[in-house]
Amino acid sequence: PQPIYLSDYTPPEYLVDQVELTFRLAPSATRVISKIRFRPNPEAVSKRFFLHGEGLATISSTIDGAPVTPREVEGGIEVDAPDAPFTWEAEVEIDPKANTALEGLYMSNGMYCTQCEAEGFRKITWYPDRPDVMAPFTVRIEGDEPVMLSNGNPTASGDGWREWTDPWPKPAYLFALVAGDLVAREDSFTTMSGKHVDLRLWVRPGDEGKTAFGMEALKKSMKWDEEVYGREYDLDIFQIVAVSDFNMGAMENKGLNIFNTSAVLCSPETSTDANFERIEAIIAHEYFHNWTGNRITCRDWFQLSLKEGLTVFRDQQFSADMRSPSVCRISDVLSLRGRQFREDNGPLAHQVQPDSFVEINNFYTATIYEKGAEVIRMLKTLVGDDGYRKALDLYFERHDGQACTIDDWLKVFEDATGRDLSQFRRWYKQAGTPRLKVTETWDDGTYQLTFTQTTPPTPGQAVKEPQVIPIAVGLLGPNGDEVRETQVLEMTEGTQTFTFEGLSARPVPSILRGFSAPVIVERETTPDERAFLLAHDTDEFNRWEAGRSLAKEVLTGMITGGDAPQAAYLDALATMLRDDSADPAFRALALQMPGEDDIAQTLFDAGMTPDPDAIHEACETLKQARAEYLQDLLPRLSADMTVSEPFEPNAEQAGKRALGLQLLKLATRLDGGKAAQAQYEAADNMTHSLGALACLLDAGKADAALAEFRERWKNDALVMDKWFMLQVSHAAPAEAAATVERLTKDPAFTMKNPNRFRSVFGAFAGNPAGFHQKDGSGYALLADWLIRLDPINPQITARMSGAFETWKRYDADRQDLIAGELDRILATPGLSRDTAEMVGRIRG
Ligand code: HT7
Ligand code: ZN
Repeated sequence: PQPIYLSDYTPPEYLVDQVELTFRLAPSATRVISKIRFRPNPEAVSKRFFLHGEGLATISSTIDGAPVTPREVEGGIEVDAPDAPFTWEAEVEIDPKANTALEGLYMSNGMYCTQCEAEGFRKITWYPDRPDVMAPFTVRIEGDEPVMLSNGNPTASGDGWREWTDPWPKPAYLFALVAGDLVAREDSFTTMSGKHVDLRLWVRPGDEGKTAFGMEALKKSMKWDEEVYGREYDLDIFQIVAVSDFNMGAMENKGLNIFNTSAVLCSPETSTDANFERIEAIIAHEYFHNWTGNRITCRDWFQLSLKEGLTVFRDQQFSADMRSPSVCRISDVLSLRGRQFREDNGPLAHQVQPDSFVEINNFYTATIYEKGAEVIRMLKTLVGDDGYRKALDLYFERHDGQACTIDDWLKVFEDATGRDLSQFRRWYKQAGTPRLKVTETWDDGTYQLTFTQTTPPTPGQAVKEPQVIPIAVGLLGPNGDEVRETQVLEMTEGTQTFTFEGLSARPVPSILRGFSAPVIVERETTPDERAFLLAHDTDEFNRWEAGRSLAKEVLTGMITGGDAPQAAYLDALATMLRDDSADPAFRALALQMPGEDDIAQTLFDAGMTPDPDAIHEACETLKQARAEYLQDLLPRLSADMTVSEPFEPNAEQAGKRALGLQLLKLATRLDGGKAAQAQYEAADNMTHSLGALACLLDAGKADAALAEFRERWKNDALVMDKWFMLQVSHAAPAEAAATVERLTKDPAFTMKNPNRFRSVFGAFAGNPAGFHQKDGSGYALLADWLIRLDPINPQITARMSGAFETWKRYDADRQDLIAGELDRILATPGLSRDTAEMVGRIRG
């Protein structure tokens, strides 16, 4: 398939004034009857009347009542149409039951549901399925399902039919339909102008007990968007539906969000604190799309980050307001580095605004989402809080109801603040993570910091220009006092020096506070200075960062036989842990070990070839050393982390449980799993239960608990996903592939459910020493399953093939083995466009 280019964009030939759809539901033969008012677009450059469509059996088609015979062309049909407004009517038949790709209209667990972003609507009926064609929709659903829902407000109903009307013009990708046996948690919200909104959270009977938290999160999101962005909800009803077979987390369909059950259903008994936190963020994210994505949408899919980067940024702001800002920031950066930096450093690196793509589903990436959010965060840092609010107000005022571009977005900032953003725009157009080299001088009261930025070449982009980098810096005096508060240095050149005068002693710099830009800082520094920052920095992010880099230095030293400042690290860790004034959640994060993949990338960046076994060994050794060094602290600290109140998924309790679990991991290395067994038996919530089970797996004492867990939770799919996942992620390197093979033979395993497939194979890819076994067994195993999954679900297959994206880091033998598997996948007859593109790009 040929790539699509941003530079080839042309406006739609015809616009749509009104869509009327009738669905006659039947699992294997649903009829979709469409009546669509078209009019020629005065801005069009051609007059071709083209409609997208895929896998549609056309029963009839007419223009202004007269039958027409469409010509089949690549991706759809062409019809001779008047150069004046007209009505297109068509009837098509589709087969939801056979739709395992989970795109378009499909069946999940006996219920009908849709997923139309990015290009799923064309699997439902003939339509100009592009985001710059926006129209109001009226939908009539006929069938004998107890509940039948679509976007907008309910406008009419009768025996065996329901009608929904969405007055807000929307692109087809925001269309949704759900029908089945569902029950609702009902609530309501009064908007800031006093409008009543009905709220419904629909689930399968039996899941009602897992809806309370989601509903509260929704109401908090609605309130927050009014208070912080002045955005009010705009329909009489807002609905969420939980669906068990779903490719991603959730979907922001207008007024009818559809959620993966894993992204909305939760209860203390079945969900961990991390689940609650994620659910709160996803509910907020989808709700926030109502303005950033739905009311103002994207002109084309090259503008995807316009809605996704902004909405991620908004959900990050929301979570920071609901929980601890610094803990949220650290978690966001951990995920950015783990996923987006990894992407940026490999064959899949791409711009926040790409110039071309083959399959848009492959571009729902960490770069579009998380780097896109970082770019907006920098923009806010540069223009200030007031400038940001003015720009956002102007954005909503100027572009409401439009399909926009990233250039429209930047223009709003320029107009609202008077700032020239032409250089800043490079953040959208240059792929790759900038390296920021820092050197310093000290001369009689004058301290200078010199920064040099370079961005390594990425596929198709050899040369990079300097970017605008906001570098938040503070200075600490020798006694740990802050001698210069945080100030944002604006770097615009390739190399730039900043001077601080009038200091009485050489300061210790705290650079890139709050992670003010998505860059990699390279600075020669001593373990003592890192320990000093971990003890004294007033910026919690950089305190954490200091501890993290110390841990990485110890590990890389252990692996390469260089200096491994273990004593300084262990001492600093103990001091940090003893600091009872520090938030337990912060201490838990500071105690968390760097991941094995992170160490592999660090070694590779330093010019070495990472050995996954050696990395694993070093991590195990350091974990043991930490446990032994910190053992005297454990009883008192563990007792302090006891939560005596009933379980609440709030930040305070979650922080204590998180630190408690980190301590339990240490204790397990000393007592062989005794404390973990006791916690497992006493647990009254999933955070404790699962945390203890993980420790028992590490101690090799989990057989009984795993069997008990399985028996207890065999009817709860989301908990069973945890059971699968934990066994793979905690498998010893030499046993990981065998564990995967055993679990895929478990009767509860199915490759048709994305959550279940990911719980096994996502965990396998996330166990680097297991996946990268020297004999290539891990690679062959994953490739086998990807080849089997591709005809069933190309989107998930393509996404999971990302496990191979780091292959160029490794030794020649491993590279040969991986290349062989990639070639085997590519040679598979009938391989999907999704997987062919991804694996082709990874192979290079
Ligand atoms: N805008 C949505 C992105 C999306 C998606 C969601 C579910 C299934 C398939 C999907 N393809 C694209 C989700 C979001 O960013 O909020
Ligand atoms: Zn989104």
